[in-house]
Amino acid sequence: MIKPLKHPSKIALLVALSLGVSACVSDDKQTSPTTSQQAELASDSIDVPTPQAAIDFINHAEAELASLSIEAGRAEWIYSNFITEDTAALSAAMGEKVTATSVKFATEAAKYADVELDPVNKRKLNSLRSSLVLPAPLDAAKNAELAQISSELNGMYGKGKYCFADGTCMTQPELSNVMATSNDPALLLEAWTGWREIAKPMRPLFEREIELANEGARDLGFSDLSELWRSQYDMKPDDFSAELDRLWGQIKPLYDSLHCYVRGELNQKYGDDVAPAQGAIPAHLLGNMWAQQWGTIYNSVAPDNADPGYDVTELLAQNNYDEIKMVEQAESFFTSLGFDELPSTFWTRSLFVQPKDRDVVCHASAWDLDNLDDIRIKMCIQKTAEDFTVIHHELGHNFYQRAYKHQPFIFKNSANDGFHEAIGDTVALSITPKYLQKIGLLDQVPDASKDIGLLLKQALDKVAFMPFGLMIDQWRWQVFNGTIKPEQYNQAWWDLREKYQGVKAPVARTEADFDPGAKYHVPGNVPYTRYFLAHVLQFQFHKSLCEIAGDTGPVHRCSIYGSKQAGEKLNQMLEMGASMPWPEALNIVTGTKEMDAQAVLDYFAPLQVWLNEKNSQANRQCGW
Ligand code: X8Z
Ligand code: ZN
Repeated sequence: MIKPLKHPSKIALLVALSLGVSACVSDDKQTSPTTSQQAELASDSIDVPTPQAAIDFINHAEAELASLSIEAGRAEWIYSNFITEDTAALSAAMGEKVTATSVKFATEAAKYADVELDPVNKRKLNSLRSSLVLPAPLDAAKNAELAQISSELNGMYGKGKYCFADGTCMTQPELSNVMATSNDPALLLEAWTGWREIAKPMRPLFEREIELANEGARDLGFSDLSELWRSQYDMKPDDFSAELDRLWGQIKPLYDSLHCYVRGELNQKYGDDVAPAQGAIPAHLLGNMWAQQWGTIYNSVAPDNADPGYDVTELLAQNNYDEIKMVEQAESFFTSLGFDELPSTFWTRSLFVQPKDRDVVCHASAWDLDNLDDIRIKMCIQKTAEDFTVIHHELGHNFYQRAYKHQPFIFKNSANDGFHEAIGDTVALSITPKYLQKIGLLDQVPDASKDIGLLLKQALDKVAFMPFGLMIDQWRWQVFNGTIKPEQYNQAWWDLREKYQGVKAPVARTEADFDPGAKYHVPGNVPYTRYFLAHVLQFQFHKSLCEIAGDTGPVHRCSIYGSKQAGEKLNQMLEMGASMPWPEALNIVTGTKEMDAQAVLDYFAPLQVWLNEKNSQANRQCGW
């Protein structure tokens, strides 16, 4: 068992454990089958489980996992930065070792389940027992097979390319760039379908991977991998599912208005044949390879007289920002809040620019190689507004990791995985015109009449993302629990895309396709609900931190830049790591223990009114 060294965490997937995320404080919150079944499993080797024996076990497991995490992190770093047959083999071998150790400790932890322990050790024990992400079966050959598949899938994604008819071959970031900038539906369609070719051969590997990991989950006493994944939130798995439905129910009316508006504008731009006025929106027209964030089509749907008149991508170019300068600027936001500068090794060891001469995993990630100060990012930075935000996102992970470095190893993690994903995004919500002016990128702050444009741009990224953030694991959980069978993988994927997002494939898809595999987190086995949670949490954090910073204006214009008070409060929460249940961490910054999407609705309230007006003026029939 090991905490995630990076986010999204290949280690967590290979390793199977994102430690500390999920431990429950009291047994009545536990996933029901775990305790008894695991205890039974472990009972062969049990002496008498005393509190002291439990503590000795926890200390031993924690020390071994901490040391293994460093070895595993290095192997993984090298593989992701240099994808070859050899590094794949080393990564798989390491994954095998880590998973075997993690499963051994998870199984052993069960035998102490009924031992009276102090709250800290109780929480550590629960974490050891139930924080796996991709558990292997106890059988050694199956463990080796799972590690090999997992490593191979990650490599297939990293090496993925599509070659156009003229011979130009593009990697994922390059194809994403086409999706973000082209207005030519034929080119968009080719990039869209072309990228998905890489996923077809993943299907049998994925199917086997899930079969093995399900067996591993059952060995640990869970009914399947879905129950295990959903058991990591300090509440019962089914309560967590219900919590997600509740949050999505809060957001859906706003999403429906945005969807309706965007569909209408795209219809005007492309015409009925390409972008119909009714039904689901074809997925290749939304400015993103997965139609997950739509900010890049802002210019196509911008309001006539409320456009703020600047574009961060252009501002970066005009001011000669290169990749390093973009990262330095993001770092300076965190230091303005009172956080220490990044260590010099961050600058020498990170990957910022896509290498020309080798295959790397370009999907952005943040790493913590020594559980102390050896923090890094790995990213193929494009000089765009989108990637400027992603850099803040990644640094949020790094500053979190460093803030909790004094915690014991098992608690070196976020309060729940949504928190890890929310911190950098929270900071990026403060990239407002006022902030851009302060750092010399913008001459003049647009007046309040331009707020709708600013809000629309933000909604295209944040609100549009929410159903996507939700549907990926709705698909995976049903795959894990057998509701979706292998022969329905692709159809079920598109059914959910339509249900939640109101988006459809632009051309007919069949079961020869494996479109989920074209999204990094599926071959990478990174749980995705964390991003949905993060999209709710970041608005709660932003609102509260703005209050703490004393910013009394509208929350969408607030920037916490330079506020040491906001930074101090944020740091208090980050320092806790995973040592307490997440509601306690949430309470520190927001004064509430509940996740609540009302903060999202408050932020976008003026836009919601405007969208409804526009939709009714244009006589649009919303829904799909
Ligand atoms: O994977 C990421 C980060 C790394 S944790 C770049 N994100 C999700 C995605 O790209 O699909 C951030 C937003 C959602
Ligand atoms: Zn992240």
